[in-house]
Amino acid sequence: MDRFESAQMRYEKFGVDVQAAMRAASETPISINCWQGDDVAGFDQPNGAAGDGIQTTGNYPGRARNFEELTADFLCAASLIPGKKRINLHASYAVFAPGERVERDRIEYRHFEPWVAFAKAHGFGIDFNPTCFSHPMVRDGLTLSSPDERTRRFWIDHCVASRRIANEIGRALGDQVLNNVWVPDGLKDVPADRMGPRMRLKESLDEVFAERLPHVIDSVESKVFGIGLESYTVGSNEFYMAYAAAHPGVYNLLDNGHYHPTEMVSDKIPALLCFFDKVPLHVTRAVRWDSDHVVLFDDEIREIMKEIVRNDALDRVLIGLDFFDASINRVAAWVVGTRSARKALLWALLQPHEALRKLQDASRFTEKMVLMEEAKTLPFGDIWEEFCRREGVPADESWFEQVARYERDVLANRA
Ligand code: RNT
Ligand code: ZN
Repeated sequence: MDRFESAQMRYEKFGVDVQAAMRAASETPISINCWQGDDVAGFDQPNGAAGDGIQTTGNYPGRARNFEELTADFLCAASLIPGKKRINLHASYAVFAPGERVERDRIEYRHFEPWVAFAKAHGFGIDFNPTCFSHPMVRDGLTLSSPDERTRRFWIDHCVASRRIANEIGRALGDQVLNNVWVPDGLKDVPADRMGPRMRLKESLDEVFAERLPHVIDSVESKVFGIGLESYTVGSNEFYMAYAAAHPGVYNLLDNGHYHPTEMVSDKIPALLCFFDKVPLHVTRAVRWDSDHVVLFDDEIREIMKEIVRNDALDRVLIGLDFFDASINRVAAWVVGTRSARKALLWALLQPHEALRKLQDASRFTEKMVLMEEAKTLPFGDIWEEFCRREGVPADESWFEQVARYERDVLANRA
């Protein structure tokens, strides 16, 4: 008997169907954030760099500077990541013809056709996001909630254009595309008016979402604070939660870097599943704050995946990633982050949820604790290795040799 077979038997003893778990782990899409590849710079700004509401730190060499480089890097990463993949795109990744430059409030589907062709060629899905940051029209930290009508109009038009693009992408791929609205809007210091900006944001969103678009799933993403905007966030958790509850078809996206450090997104998922048919996620790793570190196989990601699996919500929770580390090899960051998310998903699929639930409902809390602890250290590594083997990707750390070679042959040549 090989290691996999003996591991499988150990899991079966706990009532876990290992083959079914591996199938589900493979088929559940994970939307990979394109912005890890270039430090959220995008292609549409003259001296492209993240700013105005968002920040990256680090200056590891070899960042992708255009569509060709970013897609090449993405493919290198994707070849080392098991399971079904989507590309999480931002509007700032519009591909312009040579010499062309279109403002964000005027972008069109044609600017994303190269992405659609790329996705089709490799069997990826796509998700979309308007880019309401890293742009001179972010005025005093505000976009959709700005008191300046010209500013507010610009960002409304940008979000409307983004939704239409998302819809066309969905039509082209025969799919539903998540279009997630996040704005940095907030204030550095004590507000003199907390409600005014929120009313303006509400009115802006009503305009943004007015058009019915069959291929779009809409979401809004809250945040607790941002750097430079520490005292007040217009799009707070309560604001967007209430907005989504009052607007069928608009969902509240949970980013696990966007809450107070002891507040857990894993606990929020089942709460929202009681009321919403979909729950979109940005899975990240917050170190002390919304630091967007690369996702690792840690406690909270396992807990998040457990909530998705044991509530039978693999098709209701939309798993997207959101991290950007510019201090390490970016292709490796993609691979570690996405493999860790997928690994946590497989781990969650292998837990004896039914047995544990029965123990909880029967108030047999001691046995629940014992079983939960024992299940944690079943021979998971052997199942993960077999899963990777079946998916045609390296099962161990040897994948890094391929990234190291890519760094030598390709990334190192980017001056
Ligand atoms: C920022 C939000 C947002 C962005 C991406 C790039 O705090 O998390 O989702 O990270 O849209
Ligand atoms: Zn996010």
